[in-house]
Amino acid sequence: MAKRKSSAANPRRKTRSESGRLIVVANRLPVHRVRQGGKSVWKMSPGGLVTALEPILQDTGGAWVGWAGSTGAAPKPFKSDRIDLKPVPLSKQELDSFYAGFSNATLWPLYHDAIRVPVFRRSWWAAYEKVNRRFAEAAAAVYKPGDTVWVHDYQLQLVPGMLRELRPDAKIGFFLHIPFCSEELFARIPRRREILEGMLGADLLGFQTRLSGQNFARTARRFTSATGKDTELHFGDRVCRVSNFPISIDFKRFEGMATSAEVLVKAEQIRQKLGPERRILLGVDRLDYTKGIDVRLRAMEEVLRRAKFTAEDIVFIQVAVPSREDVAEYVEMRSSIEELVGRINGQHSETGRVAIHYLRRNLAQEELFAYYTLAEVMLVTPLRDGMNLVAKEYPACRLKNDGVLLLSEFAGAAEELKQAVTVNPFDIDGVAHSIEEALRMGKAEQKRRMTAMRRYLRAHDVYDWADSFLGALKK
Ligand code: ADQ
Repeated sequence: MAKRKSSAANPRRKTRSESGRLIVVANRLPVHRVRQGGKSVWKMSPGGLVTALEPILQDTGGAWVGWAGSTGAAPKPFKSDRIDLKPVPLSKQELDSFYAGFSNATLWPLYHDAIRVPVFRRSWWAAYEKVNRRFAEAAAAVYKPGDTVWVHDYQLQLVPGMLRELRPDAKIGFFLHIPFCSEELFARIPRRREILEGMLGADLLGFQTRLSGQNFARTARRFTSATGKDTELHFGDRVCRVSNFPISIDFKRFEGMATSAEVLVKAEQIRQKLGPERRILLGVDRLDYTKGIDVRLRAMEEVLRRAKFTAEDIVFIQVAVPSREDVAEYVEMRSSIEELVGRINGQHSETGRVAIHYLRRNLAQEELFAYYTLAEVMLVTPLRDGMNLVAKEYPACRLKNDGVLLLSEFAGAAEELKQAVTVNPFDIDGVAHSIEEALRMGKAEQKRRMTAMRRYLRAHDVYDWADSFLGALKK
């Protein structure tokens, strides 16, 4: 793991860059449009990446290159406080082929261990290349000598190489938010060499886990002329360093929110509605087939079937944000989950005691925090996940050091959160047993585990993540 410094009293100050500006290049800009007093205005989007990078950009007057969220002509570049926002246009057809196609129907399933069959189409690749070039050119246009460029995620893997051609002396970092798969799987991509060479254009490549970094280095040595060790690849006349930088959350903000009056009131209302004596289990995810929502539903079905716990004693709440509904696999997965919820409830609910509550919506922050504070057991069971921030948000909200985190060993977070109850999401029986174990765990054991996870997360927050990456990039 990359070396980290402990958090300072004011973590925002640590991420200040000493020279040059930071230019962030990501698929989306950090703002979205909202209606306010009959007018349309830009608002900062919530989320870890924006929270971590906004203070640095504000301090040094940086720039963010990204898509503004609507197809057709892009809005003119504009400023949000000291941040220069540079919208990159995408046509409807590019959105379909670059984003829904190559990014989300080819790379996304492939990188998540091909748990759905990746689709390869030549026209999608052409769009991916074209859009990546547009992003690289937009970044080159704002770049000034001394700036640092930080490119994000699987949609933009060609950008480091393309930008390197345009600005050979630039300091370029790249961070992959999702897993990098094994070389056998990566080998399936028809234009695999181009993707690897694109990434190798960076000075520093960051991954969520050590395994992803190793997978990349092996794959790069096999399919490109890169040589060297896993952490330092020689490519052409340059060196590309590879390391893991596990992303995290704004721990202090979560702690603060979890004890706010709004959240406490909301939590009490929910508890009264569910039945004060029932024990709450929770799942919170984007509605994505990688997240293993079906796994935990089947495991809950098994727990209820064994009848050591019934809908009188326990209730499972699954909150799922709709996601990528323009990709066929997602539509299919949604209906199979909804069918499963219906089946389990039909079998195991009682009047006034619904076994599974399924909320398919984006929750307001205070409601999400209220659920985190109420849940005795948090179920995080992805089949493969880059990190999984929910696994970090739940402990941050457990100020009494109670509650049990059940965590898939295939989530990046499992490499760090050793005190979670780890499960193999491919073993439904095993997950069901672990749920029962979690429900029976004594308070002292819960406290021991939760205290350790909270201590770790307090020291390894999202500011620390940004600081580690940018610190390493400067070296
Ligand atoms: P995702 O797969 O989108 O991101 P994940 O880490 O699971 O992200 O985080 C999802 C976020 O959405 C969390 O902050 C959570 O609180 C929020 N959320 C989920 N459901 C919600 C709901 N119903 N209402 C409101 N908020 C909700 C990718 C990778 C991950 C990696 C992140 C960050 O797939 O592995 O952790 O990037 O690098």
